[in-house]
Amino acid sequence: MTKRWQVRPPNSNWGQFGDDDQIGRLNLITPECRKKAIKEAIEGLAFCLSIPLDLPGGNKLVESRHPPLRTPARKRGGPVVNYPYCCENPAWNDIVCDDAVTIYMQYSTQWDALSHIGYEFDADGDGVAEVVYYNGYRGGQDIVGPDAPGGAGARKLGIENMAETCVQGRGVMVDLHERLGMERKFVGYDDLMRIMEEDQIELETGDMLCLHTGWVKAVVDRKDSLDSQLLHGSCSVLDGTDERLLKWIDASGLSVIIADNLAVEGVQTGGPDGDQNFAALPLHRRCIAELGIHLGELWNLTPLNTWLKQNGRYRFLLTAPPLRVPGSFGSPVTPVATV
Ligand code: UVW
Repeated sequence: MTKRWQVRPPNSNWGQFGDDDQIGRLNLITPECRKKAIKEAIEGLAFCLSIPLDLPGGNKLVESRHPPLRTPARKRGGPVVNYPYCCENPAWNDIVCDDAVTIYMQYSTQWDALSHIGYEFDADGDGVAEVVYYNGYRGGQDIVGPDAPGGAGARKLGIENMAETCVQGRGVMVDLHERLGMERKFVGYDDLMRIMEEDQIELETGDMLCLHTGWVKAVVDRKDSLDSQLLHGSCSVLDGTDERLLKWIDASGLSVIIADNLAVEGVQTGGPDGDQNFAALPLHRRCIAELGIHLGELWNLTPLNTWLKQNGRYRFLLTAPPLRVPGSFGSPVTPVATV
């Protein structure tokens, strides 16, 4: 064990799961939680909670993220598509296809790794802030750029740590869309608590909170005519500046937060009291960097939400491991809900 900090951020839980912990609140998904989750698989029906990974299409949503680029693998100077295996051995009569995909890990339905978001904080107490991530892991040392030996990546807090836990537990759906519709609304503690109370939703330690906003369905339905208003100005988002909401997230014992929108929360365009130096994504900072809570984004929640509503339920078995890619800052995911 190596303690990486003398001073930890006031709202963080660094050290709670061990000084070398790299999975954060996934530690709360115990075998008992998983057994409770499995009890929710009553009908044996499964839902795919991913949209096709080439959606939302183009790069209007986030300029630096592009759709997957697929190319065939090559062998003997040609593509491995309908490739006759007799080229290798005249006795073989098989036909083979193999391909490669260049994929932006956060382009479509995805998990943010705990290495996805950091910030500057004076964790060694020497009066100078350094770049820190969850549990005090450091930028430049644990999270490195392209000049590092072996190239850019997360030497610690990579997405593979999440994959190794299998990410299986009980999902709890909260339907924001039913109450708030298509209007852009920053949802804070009061609205979330009201909706959860009205829908009699209980959240227990280790549960995986899913927020249905309707955004992904609207984007997929209009994928050939996307505009900025739909992409950036519709449906609800959490309000990451609401300290009561952030405190509730910490106290609730939830393990992860998932939404069918771009970033779970809305991007902040101004600081509190006109502050010129502020977090664009304060809920990301609190959840990912300070509390070790993974965020799932751009999930396909509407079909499952509809079924749950029709059947008077809000809980389900959720299995959603990311790709076990060593060192990545996030990963596409094809989550499965079983009801
Ligand atoms: C950013 O857009 C920075 O993050 P996310 O993919 O978590 O929304």
